[in-house]
Amino acid sequence: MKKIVLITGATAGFGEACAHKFAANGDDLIINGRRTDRLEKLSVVLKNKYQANILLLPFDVRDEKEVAAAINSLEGNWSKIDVLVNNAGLALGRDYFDEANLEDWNTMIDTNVKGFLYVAKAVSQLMVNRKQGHIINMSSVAGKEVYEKGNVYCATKFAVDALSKSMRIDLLRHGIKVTSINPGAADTEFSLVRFKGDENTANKIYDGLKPLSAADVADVIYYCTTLPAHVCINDLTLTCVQQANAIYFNRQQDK
Ligand code: NDP
Ligand code: 8X3
Repeated sequence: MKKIVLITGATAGFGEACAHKFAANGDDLIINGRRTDRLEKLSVVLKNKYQANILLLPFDVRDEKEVAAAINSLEGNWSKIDVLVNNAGLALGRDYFDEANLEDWNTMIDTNVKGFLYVAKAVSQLMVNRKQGHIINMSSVAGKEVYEKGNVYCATKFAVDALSKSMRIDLLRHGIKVTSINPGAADTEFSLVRFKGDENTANKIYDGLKPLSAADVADVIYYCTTLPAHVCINDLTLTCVQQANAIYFNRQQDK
């Protein structure tokens, strides 16, 4: 059956790939990100390619009031969100703890933890009213193990991991599913953002690897939403075959 799916961070990477996946399967989408030009372009593509119904909902997840106003402005069927892909997030910098930049730390905490919470809180309220819904939280292998110079980024994803567990317990009485998705290295704009536009450093992250693609991750997320009403994947880690966890890789020069 057709679902209403709200995707945060749909202007790139996993969010954009999820938008394609859900739209291709006939769902109606509410797409979010800060770059409205990208949302508009994506909306045109999704409408032309899949005849999808698309609502643009641009906001900055860090702005508590903007998030609440945007979610509370949803009317009619658009307010009946079946699936939230709580995906917007970023890493900034990869530095030793003693050398890292406080501004980077603040932005990661404000986006990945506080923004994540603002969206989850506002949408879960709509789901509680209907006694149904599925929240997919974007964590990471970095939310399972810390790695050198990962400090605050890892901590934000550990927070997402803990909050997914808490939400699953607290929303249990309302029948709301909560799934934590924990991908390993994936080829999106993530590293370019992390290294502030330094393409050489960003590309080195994938040296000798065939990493996950955004579409790989979107396929897995979509699958989690196709299970029977009484079944929930609570916690799912996926990596490329050359990655064991946040730390161990099997890099090959011909990849
Ligand atoms: P991308 O950089 O490709 O996409 C990030 C998305 O997040 C963009 O759409 C961006 O939109 C949005 N975003 C960032 N900040 C905000 C904000 N303040 N308000 C609203 N939207 C925002 O990265 P990925 O797709 O790779 O990352 C998506 C999620 O997956 C993140 O949470 C990341 O931590 C996680 N992740 C990534 C992995 C990887 O290797 N790629 C692995 C594991 C987890 P805009 O700039 O337009 O606002
Ligand atoms: C993104 C994956 O390993 O770069 O969360 O932290 S990693």
